[in-house]
Amino acid sequence: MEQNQLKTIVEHFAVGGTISQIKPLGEGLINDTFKVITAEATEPDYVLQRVNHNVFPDVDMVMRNIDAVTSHIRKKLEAAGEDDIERKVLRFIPSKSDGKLYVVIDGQYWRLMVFIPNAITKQAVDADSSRDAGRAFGRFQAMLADIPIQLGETIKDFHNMEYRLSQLREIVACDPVGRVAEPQVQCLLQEIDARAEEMCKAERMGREGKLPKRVCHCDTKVNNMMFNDKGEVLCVIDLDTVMPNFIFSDYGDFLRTAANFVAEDNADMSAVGFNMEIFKAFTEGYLASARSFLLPVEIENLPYAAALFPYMQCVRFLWDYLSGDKYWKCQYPEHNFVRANNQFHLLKSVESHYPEMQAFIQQCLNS
Ligand code: GN1
Ligand code: MG
Repeated sequence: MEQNQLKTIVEHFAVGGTISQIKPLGEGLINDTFKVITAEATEPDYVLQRVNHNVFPDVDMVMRNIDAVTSHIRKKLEAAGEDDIERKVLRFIPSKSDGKLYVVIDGQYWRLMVFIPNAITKQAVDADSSRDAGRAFGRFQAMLADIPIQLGETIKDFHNMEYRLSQLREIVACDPVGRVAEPQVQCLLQEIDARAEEMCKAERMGREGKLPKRVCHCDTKVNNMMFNDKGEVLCVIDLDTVMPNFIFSDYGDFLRTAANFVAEDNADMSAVGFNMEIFKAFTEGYLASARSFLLPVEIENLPYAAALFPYMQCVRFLWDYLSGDKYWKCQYPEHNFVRANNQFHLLKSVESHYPEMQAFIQQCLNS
């Protein structure tokens, strides 16, 4: 898009200063992001984002959730007497016309937030940054434990395992691209079936009233945190998927991405595996900030959460492979199958570490 068009969009928001430049920022696959640089040293720079409303059908709900979450965190930080609050929680700018935190222009949804200066994001983690990540995501959940309003579900049934399995079964039944009969697909389907009942236990416990939903981030990747120049976590970003969920979402999805020895689409299955060093560091950090509000049933099931997310992602990638690759971008025809198989190998590695994981969690609780 042209500078002038982008400038016009920024002018819909209540900002001061003169815009000197607007340039692309980051490499997100879902939203389009730009940095808006202002000429005056006294004015902050901004981040302009076009929200993908195919993925997020109710942008108004997304922004109401984000408003509630950032306001609540800001209040908590103020009450705790924290310094540097502007770098510890995002600030969205209201539109001039109706005060909402987004504007709609030609059917596109845009939002503007203050750019956090002198902060960086990371793509990979070592044990130290995993411990920090655990603390940061645990603290995020802890600060939001008493949020007074009910948040909306911005993607319906996003991490609902029963729903993800029903989606897979539906596509297997109609087999739109003729991939179901492939022997490697049949193999994976059997492995998925064998674990289906166990993997849906969170939904069952939820229905029985034994497992609460809490405000979760639901996209807890390491690149969704900002770090200061000392490598300390400043804040959690990318809040579009913040919604009520079982806490397993944030714990399990971080480990799924950070504790795999290789990327989720690495085709060398012998290299896939669960890194216990990352598991231990993340778990230690997470329990340090979250154990005060977690129920015993939530803590007991953390190893299940570590297995659930590779399993769920295996189901989702296989579903997309059998659907004809409509959801995730693919670089080659087998790409989604490779991803699904990779996640299955990760799952098997997690399963082989169950007793060790349980023992470690017990050790954290005793110390
Ligand atoms: C999608 O776009 P990205 O990488 O943040 C997906 C996640 C999956 C992930 C797998 C809204 O996330 O749930 O875990 O791909 N997000 C959505 O790579 O579907
Ligand atoms: Mg992101």
